[in-house]
Formats: sequence, C-alpha cells, structure tokens
Amino acid sequence: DQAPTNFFFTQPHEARLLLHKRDRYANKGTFGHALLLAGSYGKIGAAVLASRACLRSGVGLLTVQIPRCGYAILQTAVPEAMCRPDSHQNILTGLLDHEVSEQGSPAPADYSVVGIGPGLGKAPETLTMLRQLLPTLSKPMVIDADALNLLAENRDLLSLLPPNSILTPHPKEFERLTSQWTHDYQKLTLLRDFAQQYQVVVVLKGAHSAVATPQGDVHFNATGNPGLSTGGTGDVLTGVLTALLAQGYDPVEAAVLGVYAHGLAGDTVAEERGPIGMIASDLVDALRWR
Ligand code: NPW
Ligand code: AMP
Ligand code: MG
Repeated sequence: DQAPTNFFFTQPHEARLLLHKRDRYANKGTFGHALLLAGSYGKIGAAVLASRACLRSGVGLLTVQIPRCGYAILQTAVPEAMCRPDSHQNILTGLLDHEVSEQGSPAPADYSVVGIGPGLGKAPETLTMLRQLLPTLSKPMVIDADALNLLAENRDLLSLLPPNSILTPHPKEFERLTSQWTHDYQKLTLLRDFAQQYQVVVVLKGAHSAVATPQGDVHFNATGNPGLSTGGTGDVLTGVLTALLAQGYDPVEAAVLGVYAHGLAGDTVAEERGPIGMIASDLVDALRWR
C-alpha cells in the first residue's frame, strides 16, 4: 500500500521563500565548490551553457572537467570557471587519471556537488568513468542528458545513485529510463514511482515541468514558455541546479526553486523580445535571484 501522492503547484511567493539570504560576512567558500562533468567534441557549448548558468546561480567556485578539445573554448568563454582537462581529446574518460591527479586536483567526492551530463556523449569510456564515479559519491548530485541515457542503457547503475540526487530528464529521456506511456496519468504514475523506487528527485521537464520527490510528492511548475523549446535550455537548468546544491539547498527545494527561476528567466526574455528566437544564452543572462 502506498501513501497518497500530494500534489503542489509552485507559487511565486513560495519560490521566493525558498531563497537563501546571503550572510554579510560570506566568502566564496561559503557557497560551495561545484564540479561539472560535461561536453564532448561538437558539444562543448553544452558545457559552456551549464557552466555559465552555474556561476549565474550563485556557486562559490566552479571547476569543469572537459575533453581537451574544449579546454581553450571553456577557458575563453567562461573565464570564471576553473578547468580540469581530461586526458582524452574528444570525450570525458577519467577523473582519476594521471595528468589530473598530478595537478593535485581533489577527488570528485571532495567537491560540494557533482553535476554530470550536458553534451557528455555515450562513449564506452565515458560509461566506464560513470561506473567508477558513482560508488565514490555520497552527496546528492545532478544528472542530466547523456548521463541519464547511460543510466537507461545500464540499469544496474541506478542503484548506485547517491540518495536525493536530482535527475532532469525531458520526456524522451524519461521514457528511456522507464517505458512508454499512453496517457498523462500513466506518465505521472511512472514519475512518482521512479522517484520513490530510487529515492531521487526527478524533474520531468516540459511545458509544465513536474518535480517528483523521494517521498512521493509532485510539485508542478508554471513558469516558462515555448520559447524555451530550443537547444541548450536544459543544459542551463543543469547548471542552475548544480549551483543550488553546491550552496547547500535541500535537493527538493533546489529542484522546485531552480525549475521556477529557470522558467521565469524564459518568461522575462519572452516579455522583452517574444518567445521566438530565444536562445539558451539569453536565459543565463535573465536569471534573477531575488
Ligand atoms: P521528438 O522529436 O518529439 O520525437 P535526445 P537532446 C524529444 C546535448 N546538447 N516533449 C524529442 O523527440 C545534450 O546535453 C548540446 C516531448 C527530441 O527530438 C545531450 O547531451 C547542445 N518530447 C545531447 O546534446 C545543445 C521531447 O527528445 C528528442 C521533449 C542530446 O540531447 C543541444 C531529443 O532528445 C543539446 O542540449 C518534450 N518537451 N523534449 C550544445 N550546444 O552543445 C525533447 N523531446 O535524443 O536525448 O537529444 O535532448 O538534443
Ligand atoms: P532540454 O530538452 O533538456 O534542452 O530541456 C528543455 C528545457 O526547456 C526544459 O527545462 C523544459 O522544461 C523547457 N521547455 C521546453 N519546451 C517548453 C515549453 N513548451 N514550455 C515551457 N518550458 C519548456
Ligand atoms: Mg537536455
């Protein structure tokens, strides 16, 4: 017997109440150090977008592990971020490889949070990296895009997810993780059951993104508009959520607040220029935390 699902609808004043106030005497160490694992040849843009969104969402420090082909791109496009170049030219393969550890880089578990997925690709070596990484982590992480696709194709990894991690599938990614549905009620049931079974927070993205909690609740979001239906907007959300976890937000509150703020940024851009022609970078610039 399951406890009944509670449904919530995020209201603007509720979202604002979730915002943490900044201590007058804070320093960058107060707001966490995030590690983003993103990008592959041809999809370094996804890493750039996630990184910029992470910084615009208040992270104290950001390190991005990137394939070598993305090193100059990332350092130029996002000078605020530190960079761990992977040993591989085109894909992410290793966190424990020599060149990285010789620089004295911390282990992934030593960061406040790990966010993984945007533009990652699904190469076998990247899967090996994910397989090695997951058992080393215990803090909630953010998992998106190709990292979700790797989980869907290697389901044994699902049981290795740190509890209360945030997964951010769009409907196709969620279908890969679960199964096809024929109507919305079935989709909602799959969503609630998945979050409870794996004890994770699942953001099922779309026109009304739904945040399912490990407790079996579902929070619906109403911000956002069809202008967001363009490449890279999901990668921006990954950066936002990674930053909120780095700052110590509770994972459910991070998901509810992050999804709300991401959609609101889209609405701000649409008010100014209409929804058509919005690009993911506009969204990063329109993020507001007040
Ligand atoms: P359709 O066409 O409707 O049948 P994929 P991806 C569906 C990176 N990116 N409601 C839709 O299916 C990502 O981070 C890099 C319903 C669509 O065709 C990933 O790593 C960029 N259906 C990688 O690329 C910018 C929906 O899913 C299909 C839906 C692949 O990610 C782009 C696509 O899903 C991108 O972010 C919705 N709301 N949304 C960069 N600049 O570097 C999606 N679908 O095959 O998983 O491909 O999402 O593009
Ligand atoms: P992704 O498919 O991973 O790039 O993510 C797309 C992002 O845009 C998600 O945050 C979606 O919720 C959002 N999005 C896409 N289409 C719409 C829409 N029609 N209305 C509101 N948000 C949308
Ligand atoms: Mg995506």
